[in-house]
Amino acid sequence: KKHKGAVLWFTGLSGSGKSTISVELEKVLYGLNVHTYRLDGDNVRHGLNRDLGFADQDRVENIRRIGEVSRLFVDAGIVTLTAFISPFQRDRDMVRSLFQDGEFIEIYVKASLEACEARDPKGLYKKVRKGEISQFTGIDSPYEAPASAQIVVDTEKQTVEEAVEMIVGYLKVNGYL
Ligand code: GGZ
Repeated sequence: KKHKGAVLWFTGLSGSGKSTISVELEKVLYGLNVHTYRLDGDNVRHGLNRDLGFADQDRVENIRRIGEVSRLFVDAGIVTLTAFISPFQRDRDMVRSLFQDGEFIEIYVKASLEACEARDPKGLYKKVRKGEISQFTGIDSPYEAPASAQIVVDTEKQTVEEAVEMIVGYLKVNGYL
């Protein structure tokens, strides 16, 4: 079966659940014979973007490069999943403009700062509060919630499975699957 490429662009705070949901979604898509590739901090910030930190301008460049790389994958017909905070609306809109209509699917992984901080899966918020990390998204660096994401999943109300089901449902209803 042949599938046209698209990017599933996850955005949300650190600890919101972007990575977890994208990993589980990728498993489901694999089971549906969809050719996917996932871009996240582990394979991008340690390689292609290892020269970038977390100042605003570095985040802008991080997202620009990820957008361009995603476009290459989509050109190759691959369903590309990206899991980056991507805090600025302007940059997400710029990435969207690289794609044809319908190729860029913005998924807002919504969770309050309080919830993300309570989860603190990597202990980063604790470090922020101790003053060991600065320019942290949601604390002393901004996060602009998407105004018109195609999909919003609320990880304070939905389980990972429910969020994945919702995204798969969107893909089916809109003819991607
Ligand atoms: C935000 C930071 C920071 C700062 C390190 N601010 O939860 P994580 O750990 O695994 O994901 C976060 C990741 C953010 O990188 P992105 O490339 O997604 O950010 S952006 O889109 O804004 O360019 C977090 C970790 O890196 N991390 N320092 N100061 N997140």
